[in-house]
Amino acid sequence: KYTRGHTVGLVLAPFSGGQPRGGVEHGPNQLLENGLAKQLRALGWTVEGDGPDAMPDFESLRPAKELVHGILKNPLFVSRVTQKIHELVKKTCAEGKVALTLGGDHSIGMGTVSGSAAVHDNLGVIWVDAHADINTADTTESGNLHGCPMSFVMGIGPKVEAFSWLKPCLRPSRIVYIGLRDVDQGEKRILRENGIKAFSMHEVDKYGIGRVMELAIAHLGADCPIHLSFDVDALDPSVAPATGTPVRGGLSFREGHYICESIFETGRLVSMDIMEVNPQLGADHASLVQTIQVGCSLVRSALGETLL
Ligand code: NNH
Ligand code: MN
Ligand code: MN
Ligand code: MN
Repeated sequence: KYTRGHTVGLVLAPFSGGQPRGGVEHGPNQLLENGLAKQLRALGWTVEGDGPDAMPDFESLRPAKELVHGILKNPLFVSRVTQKIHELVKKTCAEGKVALTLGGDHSIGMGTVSGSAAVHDNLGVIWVDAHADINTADTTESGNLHGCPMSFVMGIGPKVEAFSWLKPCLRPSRIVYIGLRDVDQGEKRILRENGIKAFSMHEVDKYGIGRVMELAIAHLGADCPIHLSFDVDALDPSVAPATGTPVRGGLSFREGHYICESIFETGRLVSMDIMEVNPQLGADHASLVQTIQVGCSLVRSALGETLL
């Protein structure tokens, strides 16, 4: 069911309200303009959701008056948009399709992980990122909700009224991180206290990406459905420069693709996000083209392009 010849349901998430930099809302459009849907069809997938009027306008969901919860920015706006994404991903997964969400900032992960987990029992999440995105309303130093999706889907930290729809749906043992290198102090404590499996760049260097993927997949278990959430800032800024919070010392082009290939090989990829492509950032036009192309290329690898 989750191999070539079957269906990918696109979920377009042109949203930037989880962080302060404009431009990331153009990610989905740019990935499609670069031919992503066509490329996936060429691999043998049926692709749905890229029609002429497919791009949603989340501005209509912006509340007239925001709720206040400490330093959290736009909690109600983020809640409404991610709830919408949750419904779309859930519906796509329930129809037996691979749900492919194009972001947009990573707060959208609240909707994609919870939407996929609502359909797929025992879902394992592979979160590829320079950052752990596991801050709570208490630990966040920035107030940006794109730094918080994991704690919100796990249901740890103080309840935030705006997110009453979001029920805890991911246990700590169902998570594997890859690529971490900029983790806040409070997040390190959460990772430690919950015993969450994390392969930082240190482990990628130490074991090599081949061994890391063996361990990552073994940790989740031999027969669970897998959600891959890929933040392009996991890649080195020389590979993916057009993103909001680049951190040097990241994954190489091949390491990023190897992660996607290994997950495809399991035959158990049920949903995937490609996040934080920001076509308005990066030094010049070439860095934007490079980042969009690498985004498309990661998705193709996760959907079988590089398998002979
Ligand atoms: N940890 C920081 C925060 O919570 C940075 C998060 N930024 C990201 N995450 N780009 O992927 O604000
Ligand atoms: Mn992220
Ligand atoms: Mn990140
Ligand atoms: Mn920091």
